[in-house]
Amino acid sequence: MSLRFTEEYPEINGAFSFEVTRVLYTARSPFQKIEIVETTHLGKVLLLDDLVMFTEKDEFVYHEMISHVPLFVHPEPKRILVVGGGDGGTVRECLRHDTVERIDLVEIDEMVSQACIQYVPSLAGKLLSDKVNCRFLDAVEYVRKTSETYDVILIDSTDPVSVGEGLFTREFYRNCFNCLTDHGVLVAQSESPAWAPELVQSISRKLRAVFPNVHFYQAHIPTYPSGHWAFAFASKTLHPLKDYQEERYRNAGLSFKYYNSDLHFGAFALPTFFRELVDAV
Ligand code: AG3
Repeated sequence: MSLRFTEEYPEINGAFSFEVTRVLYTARSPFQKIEIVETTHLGKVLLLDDLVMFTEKDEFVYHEMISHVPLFVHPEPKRILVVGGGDGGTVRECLRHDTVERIDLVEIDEMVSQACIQYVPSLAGKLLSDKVNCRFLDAVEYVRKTSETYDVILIDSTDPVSVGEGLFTREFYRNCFNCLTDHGVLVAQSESPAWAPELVQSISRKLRAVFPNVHFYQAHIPTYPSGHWAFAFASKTLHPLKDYQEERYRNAGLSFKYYNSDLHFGAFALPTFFRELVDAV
């Protein structure tokens, strides 16, 4: 009999299920249940409290889109703050930009990073880079107190339940705004417009209360609920399309599996229901 993992999708009273060949790691940290499993078709998968955080099969979509969209809009992203993102996928993508001098990763759960460094080096290996400074503490507290400033802040959080909850509040967005440099940009992973429309709308409302410019974009992530995923781009001055650094993209000579310059523009073209959702605030 084969072993399976099932993520419950309460939004639709349904579920997503796949075959597991081996449990590589399982632990209960002070914050959550952490598991890394090997699967037949999705590579290694990180589960936090029984929710899929990434699969090796499609993590490139999420990590490229949360990183390269803002990093190819900011004219010279040097200092980056990654909130959450303990698996290292976002850090890995940010480090591909020559302009990046330093990344602070503020992750609440050190055990997530340790486990990913040991079992999924394809994502977490770059956490050990000299340019990366990992701080294992609560980002809610961190942005309230720090005097550091950042060109780009990436909110690579879990869903807004338990440890993730504080990362979806207006107060948190306000404190992030205060940590940004003059042309600073924030991108927040923003859940599924298909299955969690109220949540996406509330993210829009809260960000718009703080930032003068807020634009949503989307990506196709097959192993997240509904496969239709939203990101919020919020900035002090920069426009995600008008300020696109096309030349830097061309000269960077980087190859991506999902991101490209057509898609940079295409991702901001939203289906009507999604546009109405985020504009109606
Ligand atoms: N953070 C977003 C995961 C959300 C998935 N939700 C779910 N499966 N219900 C991913 C972190 C990857 N660095």
